[in-house]
Amino acid sequence: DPAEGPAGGLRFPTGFGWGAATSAYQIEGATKEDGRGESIWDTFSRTPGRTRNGDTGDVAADHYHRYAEDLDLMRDLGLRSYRFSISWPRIQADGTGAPNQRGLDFYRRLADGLHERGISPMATLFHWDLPQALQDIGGWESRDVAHRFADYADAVFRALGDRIPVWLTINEPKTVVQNGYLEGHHAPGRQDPDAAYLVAHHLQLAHGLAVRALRATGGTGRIGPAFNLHPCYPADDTPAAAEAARLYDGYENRLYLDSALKGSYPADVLADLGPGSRMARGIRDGDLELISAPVDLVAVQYYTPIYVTADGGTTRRWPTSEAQWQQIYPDGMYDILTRVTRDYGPVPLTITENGLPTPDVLADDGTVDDAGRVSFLREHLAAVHRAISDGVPLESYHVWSLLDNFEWAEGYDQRWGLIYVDYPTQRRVPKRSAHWYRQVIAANAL
Ligand code: GBH
Repeated sequence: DPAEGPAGGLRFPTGFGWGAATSAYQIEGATKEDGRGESIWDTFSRTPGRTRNGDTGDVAADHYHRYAEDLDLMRDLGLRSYRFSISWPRIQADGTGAPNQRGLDFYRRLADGLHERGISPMATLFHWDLPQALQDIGGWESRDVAHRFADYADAVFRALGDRIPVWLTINEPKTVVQNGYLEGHHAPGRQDPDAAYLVAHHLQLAHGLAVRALRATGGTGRIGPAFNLHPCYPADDTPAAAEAARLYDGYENRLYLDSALKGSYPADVLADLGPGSRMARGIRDGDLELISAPVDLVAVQYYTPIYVTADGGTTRRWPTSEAQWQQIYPDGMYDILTRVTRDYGPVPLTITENGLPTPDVLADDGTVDDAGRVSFLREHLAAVHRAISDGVPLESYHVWSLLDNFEWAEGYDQRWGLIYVDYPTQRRVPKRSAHWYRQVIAANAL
């Protein structure tokens, strides 16, 4: 049981998995090397007007070449867990067929380097970089792509299953649905609600098929989904706002949680979409059983609450960060963790992302003072501690992000890292928050 730590601090459970997270396209660069194929994010970011300043992931934080230095930085932080993603187009250039050994070797070296430094690898199979060749045959609107994903996952499990203890299937299916297919700010840049929810179903199906593929290998690895969850609060105390918040919660949270963990889609969302929707027509007998194949853990990513008005719109209650979509509300972390355990427990949880962007500058004395990130992390970790004390079976926590990186449509302007990246030189500078986090990890207490 966590108790008071030294000097009245908050002690975390022994062995708590202090971590940090990244994703392949956001840090690796080297987009044309070692047989990597094109992904939809190559296409999207190279299309004029799609990303801030026309930024692409071609170089990013050059992690593909600098991973050894980055591993040493992780060791210096004292990380116990590192969450990264595997680039599908490095493993299968066009999304099918025999795996590319040079791609697999990169992740083998990375995993070995983590083990050598006492850091546990946690690998996400899909963090949005779909092979472009699969987009060309319909992308996630095509049911076949879910099966292609299972084949890719199977190849990765067989090659790396002996050294990756924890797998996450799809990073934030909701973001693909909402940003890729509703708003169009992310690849593939569509604005088609009917397609969006069919995509949701196929992403969930892909998750279930990957879980089945892992079990079929007979390995010891654990696996689960990675959902970005948003507590949805009524903006006022009218019954209409409460009702609107309930439906909003269906689209933001229950669509994914209920299907994966209860084997059903939420009735209110299905009714709202209507029986003629492409999603409704795309659900086949047996799909929900596949989607709800038992998992070993559930990964939660928390950034912001949502306040829903009576007309189904949203409003803000708390100060926003540099990301206009993010309101800073640490209690939302407590609310979402306790809710998942109450409604879907007692499955083990991990937090695989939590963080904020700050206007960091490298000072003349070589330091980066991101005081805002330190307060943010301290307050959110206090909420995490409270949730653990109240019985949430949380095993680890990962800051988004280890390094400054390519923030999708926002390009390199937003800096989310514990470690500053000076892009012209690729020099890494641990920020004040990194020094603070190192002490938290060492003390196992806040
Ligand atoms: C996570 O998404 C991602 O997993 C990670 O890759 C990312 O770097 C990190 O958060 C920080 O953003 O432009 O108004 O349409 C968090 C969920 C979904 C939040 C997309 C921002 C875009 C809002 N994100 N959303 S908008």
